[in-house]
Amino acid sequence: MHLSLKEENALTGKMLYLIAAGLLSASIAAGPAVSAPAPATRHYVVKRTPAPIFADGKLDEPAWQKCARIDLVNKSGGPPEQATTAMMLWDDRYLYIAFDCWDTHIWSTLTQHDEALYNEEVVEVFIDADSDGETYVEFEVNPLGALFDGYLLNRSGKRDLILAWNSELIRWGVQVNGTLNDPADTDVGWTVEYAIPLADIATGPHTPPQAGDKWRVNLYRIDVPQGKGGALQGTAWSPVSGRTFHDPDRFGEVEFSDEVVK
Ligand SMILES: [Ca+2]
Ligand SMILES: [Ca+2]
Ligand SMILES: [Ca+2]
Repeated sequence: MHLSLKEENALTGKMLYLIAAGLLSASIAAGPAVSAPAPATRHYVVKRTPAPIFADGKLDEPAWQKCARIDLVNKSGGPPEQATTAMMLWDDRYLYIAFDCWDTHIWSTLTQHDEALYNEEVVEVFIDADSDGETYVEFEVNPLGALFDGYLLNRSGKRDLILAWNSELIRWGVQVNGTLNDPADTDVGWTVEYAIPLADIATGPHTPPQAGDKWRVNLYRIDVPQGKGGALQGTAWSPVSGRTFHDPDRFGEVEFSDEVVK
């Protein structure tokens, strides 16, 4: 192996870090260390719903009124221009995730499965169920009800998206309170429900999860206040470090609880 001076310096810096962290002795025998993601700074205890959630985008199930709410924030942790609330519930079949997006101008034109929905307004869920910081699944839903689902390999700064991966059992629904793509009036917002099938998240510690299981998860929204041609504004549950949402070190932590919301 030939290393440039810059690479050697980088390696030395990493080794110093590992020595400081007390990790080097263990990693020498094992070869190159696979670094675990940094600890989560956001935690959510997801409780059980007493009845299945009908994923039609209407957040009218009583269970949604009883669970803890998440406010998405911008990269610096501050409030976004337009607020987004998210919530999570589960049962033996699904992890349910709701988004409530305030939005005075709802803009969306893409309708096809697995289209690049992230170039327009969208809400996204990233799930790293085995918490390895390298492999995770991504779901997106836009105001027109289009779905994007993909499997990510994110290793050593190289990211591969496997769009051919589909969640066969997923259910989702959207409600728009306003008029799509009409900047002349003022909309109220849009809501989304995901029912993410636990059987499709095969990398979790248990299927279905057991109380105490923890997954790394992040929730995101892209808003484009000006609509077509405008700047994208990204917000997250657990703030990202840079321009990308593909930042598994920054995913939050969801802990499954057997407690039923009441
Ligand atoms: Ca519903
Ligand atoms: Ca909007
Ligand atoms: Ca797909």
